Amino acid sequence: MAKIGITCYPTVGGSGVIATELGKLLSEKGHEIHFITSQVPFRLNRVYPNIYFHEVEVSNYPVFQHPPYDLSLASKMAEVINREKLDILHVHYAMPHAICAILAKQMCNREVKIITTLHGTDITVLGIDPGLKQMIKFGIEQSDQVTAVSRSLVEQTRDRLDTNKEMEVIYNFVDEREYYRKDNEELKKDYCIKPEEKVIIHVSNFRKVKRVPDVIRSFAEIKKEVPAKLLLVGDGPEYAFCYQLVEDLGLEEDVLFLGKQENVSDLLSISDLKILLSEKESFGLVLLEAMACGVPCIGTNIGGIPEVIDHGETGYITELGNIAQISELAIQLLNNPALLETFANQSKQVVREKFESATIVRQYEELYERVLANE
Ligand code: GMT
Repeated sequence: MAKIGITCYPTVGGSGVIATELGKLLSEKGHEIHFITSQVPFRLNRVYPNIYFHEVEVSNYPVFQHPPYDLSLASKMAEVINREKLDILHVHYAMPHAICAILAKQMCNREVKIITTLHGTDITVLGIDPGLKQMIKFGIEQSDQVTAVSRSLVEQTRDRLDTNKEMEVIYNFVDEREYYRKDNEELKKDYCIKPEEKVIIHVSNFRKVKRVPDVIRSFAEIKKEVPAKLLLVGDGPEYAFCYQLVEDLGLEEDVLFLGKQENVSDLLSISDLKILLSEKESFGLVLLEAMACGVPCIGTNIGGIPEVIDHGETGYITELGNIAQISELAIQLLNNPALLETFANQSKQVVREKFESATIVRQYEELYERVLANE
């Protein structure tokens, strides 16, 4: 069994979710897990006997114009590697975590192995920033092993950072004990949704790249043909604009802004269709969460989305911003109960076959074993 350090962003967000769920499942298999993060990861919501948390405290010394999170993190990593005798430090999100890990490795006196998992915006947004690109490339190339959450992200990393570093694709997963379809008809009533109304759901952090206005405009078209409600889950910079758009389109009665929610599987369990129309998306963990709850998805032909949704099998892949195409496909599907059920069942099956948590966790373990064997 290995002693594994994990660093991630502990707040709500796909990369933090995957890092935390991976740590939990590895601990259940007997590995000793040490989270080195700025606060307790939000999914670490109870005591786990094999999991330890080491808080990165950022100094606010008055001379510092900016609190040095990166250096505090590197220093804490080195301290934990030495004291806990870590074999592996697995960091999620390259910037700054991979760079901090390399620095920590130089500071400590153990041959710890550094594994970096790329999640998306660390490459697709920060990796093209000229001020950061070289640093991210350095973090990736100096890591002992690099993984990415989709083939598309590997290609984009090669392309944008101009690197030949070997990268392995390990897909994301969901905890099947939490993400499954529950019988939640009461919840539908609580939201005053009529039994005949279809429920469409969108979950995101409402950043510009998620193109939530496209979701609202598509819904406006769908609503003309199908009695339906739209659940908007999450919060972020575009929230106020979306609220205004819903008012301008006269959809206040039919669009429910639910804000950030912890128990998304309950909401997915009353949903008929999930829509994610991003312009950047390395994977789309929210799609997998939906599929696990038997919700077919419509997503854009962007990044890793086509690796998650099988067009015509579990949902549809559409062109970015093509509202007519998106709404037409949604209307066809929602008006065809037999097809909807087939897509729902196939979605659950794909989650079981291609993204099963046990298989994915095993892939990470095999990677750790290979890296440790190469000492
Ligand atoms: O979607 C976000 O903006 C959050 C971001 C993150 O770092 O948590 O998500 C990225 O990582 C997720 C987990 O691997 C992926 O499912 C998301 O597709 C990816 N987001 C983007 O590529 C925009």
